[in-house]
Amino acid sequence: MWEPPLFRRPDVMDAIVARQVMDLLIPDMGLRPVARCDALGAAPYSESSAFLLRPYLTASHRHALDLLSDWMTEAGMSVRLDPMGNLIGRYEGLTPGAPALLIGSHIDTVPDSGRYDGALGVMLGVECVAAFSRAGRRLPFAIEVIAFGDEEGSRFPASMLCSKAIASGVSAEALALTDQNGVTLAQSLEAFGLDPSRVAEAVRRPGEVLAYVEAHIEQGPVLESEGLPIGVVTGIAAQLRLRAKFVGTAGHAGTTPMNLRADALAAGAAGVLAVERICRDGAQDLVGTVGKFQTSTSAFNVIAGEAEIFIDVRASDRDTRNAAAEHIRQELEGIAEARGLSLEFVQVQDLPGCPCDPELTRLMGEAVEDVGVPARMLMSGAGHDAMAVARIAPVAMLFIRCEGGVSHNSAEQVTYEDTGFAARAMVAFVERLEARGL
Ligand code: HGY
Ligand code: MN
Ligand code: MN
Repeated sequence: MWEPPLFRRPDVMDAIVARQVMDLLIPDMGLRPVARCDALGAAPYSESSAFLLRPYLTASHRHALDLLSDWMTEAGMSVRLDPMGNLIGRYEGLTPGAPALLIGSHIDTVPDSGRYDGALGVMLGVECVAAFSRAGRRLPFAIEVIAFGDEEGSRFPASMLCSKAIASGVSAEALALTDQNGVTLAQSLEAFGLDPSRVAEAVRRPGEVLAYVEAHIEQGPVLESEGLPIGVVTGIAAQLRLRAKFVGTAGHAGTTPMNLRADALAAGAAGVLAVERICRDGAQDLVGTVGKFQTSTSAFNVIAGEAEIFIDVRASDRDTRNAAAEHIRQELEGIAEARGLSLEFVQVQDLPGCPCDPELTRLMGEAVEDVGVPARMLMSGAGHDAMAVARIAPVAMLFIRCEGGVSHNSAEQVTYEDTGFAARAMVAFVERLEARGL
């Protein structure tokens, strides 16, 4: 089992325990990014005081950007908000206007989220720039740190709206997407003080972006199982989002004989188990989840007329994923037919898998070794903004161990020390990119 190098300073450890002295930890570089994610983990940076929820273009999003803007400025960056609500800090290179290395992740969250999913990657970008700025060092390229407003898709029925926006724009259909209150994306942009007619200006021009790097918690068990603080991502799994709506007949629970029912909720339940069985029995890296189940009833004594299940299917390659999705569709059709219901089966989103750039991944592996950690290469089952940005620039990703691999859960935890390794590896990566030449 790998052992961390003995470079811990007692005063650093005391400060970590005290969780108070921020600046003392600069050499360790781990505390400040974590402390900043912690600071954003509660109201007013969350829509709820009971749990963390920071949806795109909400008051909590605005408060978070105001604070993040201060941190970016403090780190030596000029800051702007693009027409899609992405906050972008820029640290100029040796020549103004030089192409930029983009470092980023998302600032939005799922409901009852952990504090580090997305936000930690943004704070590590700020920490990386602060290190160069503090040293008065300029690079042959600029560095831009970007906080994407929407990656999770927790407000509108599409995810990665903001990283897609800088890569390939925003369609009229996307602007017409409505949240659960019927508010469109266009209306939400206006309410946020932005002009939806200008979203095309968020697209990055060819040559502007040199490369994209995203640091993110692993959200899985591999690094922890091998005792490693950080790892290097080789690629991101392909994912599909599907909606299956069973339509039967609402009825009276007391007077409708069992053989005369068209119970949509029971059909939906059978559908959930079919998704689980198909994916469990499939390829090793095939996963399928029904994360949302909504029905037309909420009463003891009513047979549900409608039930809708929201399906997430992923695999490292697209063919495996697509074959599983087709198998699921056929099984759900069979359940509907056998029970005398109809089925509406809709593909909501198709995110093809994304290999990380081999050259940048090699550099990231060397950077991880520069900070004394063996370079463990691994796939990402989770989706990331890097999938969208890969359309316009080569991408690399760095994983940080998270306790128990737990994520999309308020129990999500990272350590200052692991984050310190990540921060130093990010700096080492930038230095290797500089040494390689543009
Ligand atoms: O769903 C995902 O993989 C990411 O957390 N949005
Ligand atoms: Mn997430
Ligand atoms: Mn994430």
